[in-house]
Amino acid sequence: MLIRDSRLDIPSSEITPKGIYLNRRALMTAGAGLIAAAALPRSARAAALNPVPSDLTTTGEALTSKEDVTSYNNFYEFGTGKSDPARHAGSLTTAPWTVKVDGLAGKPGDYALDELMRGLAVEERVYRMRCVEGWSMVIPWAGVPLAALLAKVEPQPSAKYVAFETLVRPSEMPEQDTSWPPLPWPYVEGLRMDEATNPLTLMAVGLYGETLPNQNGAPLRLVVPWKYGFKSIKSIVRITLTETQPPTSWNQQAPSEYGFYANVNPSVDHPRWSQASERRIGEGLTSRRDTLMFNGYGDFVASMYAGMDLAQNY
Ligand SMILES: Nc1nc2c(c(=O)[nH]1)N[C@H]1C(S)=C(S)[C@@H](COP(=O)(O)O)O[C@H]1N2
Ligand SMILES: [Mo]
Repeated sequence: MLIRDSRLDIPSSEITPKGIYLNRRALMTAGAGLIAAAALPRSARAAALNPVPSDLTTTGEALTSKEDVTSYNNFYEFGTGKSDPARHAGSLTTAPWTVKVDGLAGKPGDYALDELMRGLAVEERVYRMRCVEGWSMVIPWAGVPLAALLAKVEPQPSAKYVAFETLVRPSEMPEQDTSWPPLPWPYVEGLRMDEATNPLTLMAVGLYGETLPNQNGAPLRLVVPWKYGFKSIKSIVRITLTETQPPTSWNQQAPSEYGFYANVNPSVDHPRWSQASERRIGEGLTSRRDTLMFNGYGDFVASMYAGMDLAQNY
């Protein structure tokens, strides 16, 4: 069996056992979607052979239109209205782009985006995205598994979390230049190491087969499809490997409403509204569908939370 995963290049002491078990199961069920990678360098081979179960290239549901995906957005650096990002993000300078990798990494540094992505195979993944506000979309992303990207920078055994930071550039991000910002800047997010290296977790560089539009988080954004949308941080300029759970923006803003985990969960309501159902953008204002546990990705992720009180760890 030639299939291997980038995480298997990391000593097993660095990964939680649950992550490994999940990974082995995913490897065994991975049949389709694997790219012939013999000609690629070693780091790229790990990425290309990351398990891509065939059902991750479709949800079986209609895609949300490109128009809706790129015009109804949350990107508070450009304003809090849904149409603000599409109106104001166009002027964001996304090249050159540097990502600082620091903390508990064997290969820290200031990486040019090209350098960070070099050799990694870009895959298409069609994921549901469920915003904590109660709306959802189905989006065809293009990106690399975060696990493959992390393998390049060599997490140290003590690294238990991955922290992310969005660009701060008030000259191009108008809401960073106001006296009463809706959030403290920079926008920050984080994942546990097993979540970060889960095969579903993507670093997106495109959607609908094109380079990522600025309003969707160009040039590099996280996509964590089983968590509420606010975990999927946009326009990332820093990745820090840490031993302790990093602070996250919405949790800091309203700790009783937004937790660190933020797993989609129809049975744990937001203090101010139900999370049992959602409005699929493009399907009309009154039509609602049931929200799925882990946004429908339980087979891939539920084992990471075995034994955890999900109402307590919201
Ligand atoms: N830096 C940054 N990242 C962010 C946000 C933000 O305001 N700033 N909003 C989040 C929220 S609440 C959601 S629902 C998604 C929306 O992603 P989309 O506009 O590409 O659909 O981005 C997330 N990432
Ligand atoms: Mo959101």
